[in-house]
Amino acid sequence: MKRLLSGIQPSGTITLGNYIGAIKNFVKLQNENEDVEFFVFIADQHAITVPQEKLKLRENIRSLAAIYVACGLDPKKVHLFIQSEVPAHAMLGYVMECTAYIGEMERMTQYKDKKVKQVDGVHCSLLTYPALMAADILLYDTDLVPVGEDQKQHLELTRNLAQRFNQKYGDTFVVPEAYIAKEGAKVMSLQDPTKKMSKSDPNPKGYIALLDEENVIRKKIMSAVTDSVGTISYDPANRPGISNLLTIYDVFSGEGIDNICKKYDGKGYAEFKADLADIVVNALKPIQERYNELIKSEELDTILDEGRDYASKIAFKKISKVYNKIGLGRKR
Ligand code: ATP
Ligand code: LTN
Repeated sequence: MKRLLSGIQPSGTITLGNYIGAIKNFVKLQNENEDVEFFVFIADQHAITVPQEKLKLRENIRSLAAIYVACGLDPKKVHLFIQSEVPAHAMLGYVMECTAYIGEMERMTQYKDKKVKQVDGVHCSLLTYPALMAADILLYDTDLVPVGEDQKQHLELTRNLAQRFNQKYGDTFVVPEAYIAKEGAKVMSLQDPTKKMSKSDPNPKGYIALLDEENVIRKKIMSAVTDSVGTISYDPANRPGISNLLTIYDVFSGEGIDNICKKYDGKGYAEFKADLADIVVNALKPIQERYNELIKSEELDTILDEGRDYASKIAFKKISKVYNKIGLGRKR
């Protein structure tokens, strides 16, 4: 049986980028595969690598849990849990810090991007972030990690750390592989289509949140940056704005980019954008409805309790094995 695992940080409100690049693929993988064990978690310890406000963080954690389920993750098929509720993540994260070199951490583009945005100083954990991420994955003998394109480098590092540890201490970890869907692996910002859509973008016009209200979604799409060419065609290198909107259109309509371009031949951006807004609003409506039912329910707590208990058992076994291999503490 193969193991799959992925996580998202509760560092803001979940965007269309997170949905298309990650959650949608989780749901697909869950439904397509019978003989797998799938873990999806809320990476709250990753979120605090940059400053978070206490109450907001709590709210975002619960909100992400409800979004997972509202988007179609089935708690009977997927173990949903909160990272900080399974202490073995931090424990193995430390061991991974002792396995990694500073140089390889400093090369990570996510670190370089985020570092320059920190106004009150850069926390050590922003640098060591990939060690914790490696721990998340390696604790569960994960075979496949579905993520967006931006996480590829972290996955490569995880593989290197697993191999390095295995070489030094003998076979301990499964060496995981990234699973990156071709379509929508990188959804771009609506305001700067050369940058990825990000939930921590200080300008909310850059992203569509899954929970945005209908009129907000329409406004954001109508004011999305395109170019002065005026035709609807797909050319991500030279026309990133319209190409990004075409990708979103295709993901939700399933019509195929070529067909969509044909359909809008001779038509302008305004008409295309208005139709796209309809498609996105309609796609998000059922998700938002289910979300509103779940967010205050006890059902959500039961799901997270069960996920935590199941994950804890597996993770604790692994960390005990790792401690024994290294020679930490007394033999158990
Ligand atoms: P932050 O802005 O706080 O760094 P983020 O929006 O980039 O967050 P993450 O929590 O880092 O989101 O990522 C969660 C998952 O969503 C990852 O698998 C990541 O690859 C994917 N993802 C994030 N942004 C995009 C995007 N714009 N396009 C496609 N996938 C994305
Ligand atoms: N770093 C990831 C979130 C994350 C993750 C993981 C993804 C933390 N741990 C383990 C897959 C597997 C990000 O998307 N920023």
